Amino acid sequence: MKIGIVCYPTFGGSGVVATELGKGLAKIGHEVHFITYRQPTRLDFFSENLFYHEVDIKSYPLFEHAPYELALASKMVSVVKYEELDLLHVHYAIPHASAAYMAKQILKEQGIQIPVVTTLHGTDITLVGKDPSYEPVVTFSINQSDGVTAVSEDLKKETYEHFQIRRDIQVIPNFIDLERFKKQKKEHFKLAICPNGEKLLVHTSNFRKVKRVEDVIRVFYEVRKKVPAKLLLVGDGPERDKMERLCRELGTCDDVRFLGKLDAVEEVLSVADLFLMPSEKESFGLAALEAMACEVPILSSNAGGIPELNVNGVTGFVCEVGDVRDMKDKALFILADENLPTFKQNALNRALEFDISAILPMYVDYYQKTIESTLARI
Ligand code: GMT
Repeated sequence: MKIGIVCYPTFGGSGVVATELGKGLAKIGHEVHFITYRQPTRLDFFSENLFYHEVDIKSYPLFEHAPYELALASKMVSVVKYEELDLLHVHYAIPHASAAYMAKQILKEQGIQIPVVTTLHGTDITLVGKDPSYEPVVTFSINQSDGVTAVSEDLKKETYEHFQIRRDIQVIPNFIDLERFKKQKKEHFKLAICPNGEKLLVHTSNFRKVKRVEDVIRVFYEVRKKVPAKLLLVGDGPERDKMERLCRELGTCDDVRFLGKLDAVEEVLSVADLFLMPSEKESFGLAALEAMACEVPILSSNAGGIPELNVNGVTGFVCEVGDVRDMKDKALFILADENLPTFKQNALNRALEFDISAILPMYVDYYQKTIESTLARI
């Protein structure tokens, strides 16, 4: 198949999933064309089956905001037409699904039928999409897609709850490349951070409010009172300054390190004992899956789709959003020397179920069905 993939090219989970999916499809012989405003962060190797088309966003003094959606739709039209694509797969509804709708209508006038699959990732539904300033367009463009997938059962449920959706939504969970995400031998790194055998807690995120990084620091503060421990925070975003101030107030600066954005997050995860994800909203929790693949148990909230991944009491624990006391108790239980090895093994076993080799065929199958049903409707 010839597939066009539209996504955000940044560090965010939806862009990572889209890029890894494209790379995986290219590996098994499909031709994949990425259409984005910048080279996707993880599109880091050359393959004869991978192509990248940059959206040119022309500005003009009259525009306070350049109309990205129009430039994207125009680029989709030309790539579908000249590369003779079989299907467009857009990740994150806003504004990709509505741009795809516009491209589809333009192409239809030229006698070209292009099936569109939209994958819902989370905040496009649970946060931004629900807002009245976007809701009518999101509802319309989901209903106009030829296929719709969501990354968890919970996200599917939320979509039906908050939008008037007439389409079937297929759940295809996120996945991981276990060849990349696996525990690496990094003992020297662990020794440098935890010279006295301290337990190492890790959090990675975009430091937005929904991630509740404050809970990460407060749980760590409580845990450290009971067991010697260190905390590594990977990523950057709007809440970081506030979090650095909180560490100073709590007097934890010597034991907490802010690492900023990192490409090789698996190196940090390889030496971690516990991963913290106390998010207020989380449709899936890809960062937790990455940690599990590196044999790290998860202490998470019960938000969104996280409980579908983190099996309570097995791969870690799932607590009420904001319940720092319970999180602290559960963290100490996991970190106990007699429990930690079992949690680590269980986390890895669970991650194996989400290997790209198990999930990729679900997308291929879904593409084929969508193409067939779209052609049958003409
Ligand atoms: O977490 C973010 O804010 C980034 C966001 C994105 O779209 O890039 O992540 C969402 O999509 C990921 C991939 O499907 C999911 O693993 C995350 O759980 C989801 N984030 C939220 O729902 C908050």
